Amino acid sequence: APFDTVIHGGTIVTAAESFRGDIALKDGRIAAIAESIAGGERRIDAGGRLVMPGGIEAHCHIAQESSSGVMSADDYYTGSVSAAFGGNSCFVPFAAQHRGQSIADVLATYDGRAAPNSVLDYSYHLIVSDPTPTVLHEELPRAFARGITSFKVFMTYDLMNVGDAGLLDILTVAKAHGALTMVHAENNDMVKWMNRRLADAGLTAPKYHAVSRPELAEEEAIHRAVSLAKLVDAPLFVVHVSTRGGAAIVARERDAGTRLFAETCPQYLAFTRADLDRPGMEGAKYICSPPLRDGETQAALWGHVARGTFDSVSSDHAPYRFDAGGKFLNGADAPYPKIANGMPGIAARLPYLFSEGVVAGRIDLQQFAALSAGNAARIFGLSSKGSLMPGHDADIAIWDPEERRVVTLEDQHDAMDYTPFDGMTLTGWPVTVLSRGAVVVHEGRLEAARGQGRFVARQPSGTGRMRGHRAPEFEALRAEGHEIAP
Ligand code: DUC
Ligand code: ZN
Ligand code: ZN
Ligand code: ZN
Repeated sequence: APFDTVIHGGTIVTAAESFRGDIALKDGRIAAIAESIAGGERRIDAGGRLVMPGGIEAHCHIAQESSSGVMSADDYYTGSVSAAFGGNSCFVPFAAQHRGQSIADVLATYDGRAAPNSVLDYSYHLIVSDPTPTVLHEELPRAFARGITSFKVFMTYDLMNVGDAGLLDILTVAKAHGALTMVHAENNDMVKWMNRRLADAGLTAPKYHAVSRPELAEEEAIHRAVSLAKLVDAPLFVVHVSTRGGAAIVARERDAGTRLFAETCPQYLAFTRADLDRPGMEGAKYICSPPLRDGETQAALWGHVARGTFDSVSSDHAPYRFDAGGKFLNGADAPYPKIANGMPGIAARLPYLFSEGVVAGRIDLQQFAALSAGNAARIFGLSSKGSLMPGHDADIAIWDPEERRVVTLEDQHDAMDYTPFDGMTLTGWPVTVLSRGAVVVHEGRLEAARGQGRFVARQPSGTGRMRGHRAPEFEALRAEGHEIAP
């Protein structure tokens, strides 16, 4: 047969339009898109539902130890299965360097975790916590050469943050290679100062987590990170923006032409810090960093999603179970700084965004395709993914835009014992998901084989050409014949 699979009778959603048609797949790629395509060893009846680019989950923590040594609940099997049930065809978790580790060792460790287990195609963003000269000038270029074209740095956490000079070094190396630097922007000293004051006052219940990480800590750090990136004219991606002030900085800089990219996450749209004050220790389920904010922030962030301030809405799936192996590693009534930090949501991200975004009328289907897959593919160098075009990977999700269902834990198919989205009624669900032509989930049932996903060597970040607008001080130096920051 000329085609392996034909998906027929769906409404095909591309970045530009939606139209009735069929899609033919061959050898893992999209071979043809036309009004009607005959044949195919396997025919999948889309039944008038939406045929969309499979989601790309560009921010999730899978088989990752936190700096304090807690392993995430999801490994590459449960993490990828959960992602697939949530409409994703590909994901890009983090490979985290802890201080003293060589990047080669880190990547070998994650290869061992991912390759035998993932049901989806995957890559990694490399977290850099120890930018020694060897890491900067030998190991990062080597990671880049094997297709890891984004590096994440922290401005907070004593064990992870690289300091402003370290961030400048990483930005400079990334720029030289066409890699993208991602940043977790919160002012470390502000948070530490707040923690100390709160502890002295005996205020350690989960709700004080949100007090300890003020909006100003994020706003200040985003402004600082953007200033550092502008100094050396390097592109920057700000992860998990949670504040009005932070989003406003991003919007203003983008309007001014700064090569700045950003995401927010469903938890900042769906929940507030009031959720941290649920009875008993229930609030611990909502401890994540940056923390949940208030209702006005939610509305403002939705406005930014609709206006295009954010390139993607990512889950920041950071799964720690509500038990002694996860959230409560330091005891059942640990103070908030000792409770594992993160919320799960890799399966809920897209159903939430579809229901509250598309169905609620805040964004259209083309925006949904861009926020769920297209922009991440372009920005993170997944050049064969993220849109439905002949020649692209057959990464496809079929959605029933009318199915109305209550979120349950079982629906998540992850290794967690809670979902913060539990009980929420959402309209619009993925029913069938393919990754590189292989059916992973079909009509709500898992068909994938463990380990079928492949590592994707990514292209240089597609963040556009250099503007050549370094800080003027460098140009003055260059006029004298000196070059200190290529
Ligand atoms: N940063 C993340 O990106 N995820 C979980 C916790 C954190 O600090
Ligand atoms: Zn057909
Ligand atoms: Zn982070
Ligand atoms: Zn994260």
